[in-house]
Amino acid sequence: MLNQAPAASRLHIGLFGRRNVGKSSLINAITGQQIALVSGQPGTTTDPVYKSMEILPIGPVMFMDTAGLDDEGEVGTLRVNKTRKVMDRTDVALLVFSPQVADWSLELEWYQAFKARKIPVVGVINRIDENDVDAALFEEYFDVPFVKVSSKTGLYVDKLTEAIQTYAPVDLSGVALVGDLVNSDALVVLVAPPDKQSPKGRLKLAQVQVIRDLLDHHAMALTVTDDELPTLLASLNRRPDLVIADAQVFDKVTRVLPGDVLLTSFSMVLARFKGDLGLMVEGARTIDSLKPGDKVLIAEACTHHAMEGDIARERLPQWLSQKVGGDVSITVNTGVDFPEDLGQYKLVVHCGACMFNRRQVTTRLQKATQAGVPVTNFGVAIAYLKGVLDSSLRAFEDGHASIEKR
Ligand SMILES: Nc1nc2c(ncn2[C@@H]2O[C@H](COP(=O)(O)OP(=O)(O)OP(=O)(O)O)[C@@H](O)[C@H]2O)c(=O)[nH]1
Ligand SMILES: [Mg+2]
Repeated sequence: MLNQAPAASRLHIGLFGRRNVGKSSLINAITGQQIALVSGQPGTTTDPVYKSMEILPIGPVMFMDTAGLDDEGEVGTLRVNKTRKVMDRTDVALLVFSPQVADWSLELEWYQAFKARKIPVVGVINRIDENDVDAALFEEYFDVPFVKVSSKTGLYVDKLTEAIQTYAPVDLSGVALVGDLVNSDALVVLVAPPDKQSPKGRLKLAQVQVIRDLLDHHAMALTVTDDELPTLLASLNRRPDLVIADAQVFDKVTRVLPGDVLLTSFSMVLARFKGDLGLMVEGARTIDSLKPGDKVLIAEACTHHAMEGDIARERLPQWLSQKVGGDVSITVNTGVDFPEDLGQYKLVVHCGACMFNRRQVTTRLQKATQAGVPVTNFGVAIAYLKGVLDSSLRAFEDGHASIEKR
């Protein structure tokens, strides 16, 4: 079983609005589940309701449903105070409107409060099945993006999910890259191949980030190349708690590593951190159903000189064709532009995207998913092709870590 992401690393999405505008219905519509109690009686939601879940393509989120902002009386005031507390944990606020209600005084008040705290707000105009209105009217008063939806029919709820993703803050502070996989004082061995494609005198960015993160979590990081690994293992008086290797040298590493030592790759660590490892794993498994002649898009975030033994242009196509039992038709895409016509591909294999932020990565995942194309990344695909995917996922399993992370 793959573990749950800790609450702190989830994107906290708070729903705010007057009573009866459809906040609870909206949570149910976004999640496709009956999470929150809905009724025509204003004041149905009395206490904040929290629900953690995965939504594509955002990843792990925490929905927070609240009582109406216009709740009245003694109890009503207590409820509004509770709602105010929810604001403290909100990463993105959905300010929900119903076209029937023309008084926006409370909404303007809350909007100012969010603005003062620099919390991004997405305006939601609900119930457009009953009453369609022009979002521009709202945008005159609120300097936020508006999305019109119907929680009842589900219309445009996907647009809202997209907007949440677009306007969500990219970096949630305090999120670990690998430090949460291990205890403090853990010994982690990093295996880096001599990398022809890195500028002289540098390590890959992913390796540097992993080292920093381990140090921040009081774990020990030892870095070797694959050639030195056996010597290192022989000279240690304890087993490493985790080995993180470049996917290219997995074969070599598994040969010398005791079977019970957890091993994973830098690209899997990054996939978990930046995107959606579960999706990448699913994508890699579809390699099994590829046929000779199928089109595969290999996408690289950075432009660099293609070199001998280049992963995107030589090794990956070769390994894919070997697995498929004939040549697959490879297109290599490089840089910030991403093709629009994804539908023609049977699979997208992306690089580790060390130079991209999470939003850039998830936008691409979303495009592929929307086009119905499975997507994976170099590291996960290579692990799969080399038959070590399942074993390298063990590092993220129960008791070790959480697979879904921001
Ligand atoms: N036609 C229509 N009705 C909706 C829509 N969304 C919600 N409703 C109805 O509006 C009523 C209130 O919905 P809730 O989701 O309970 O509203 P709420 O904002 O959570 O209300 P409180 O918890 O009382 O603050 C229910 O009868 C819903 O069925 C919609 O998009 N279209
Ligand atoms: Mg409610």
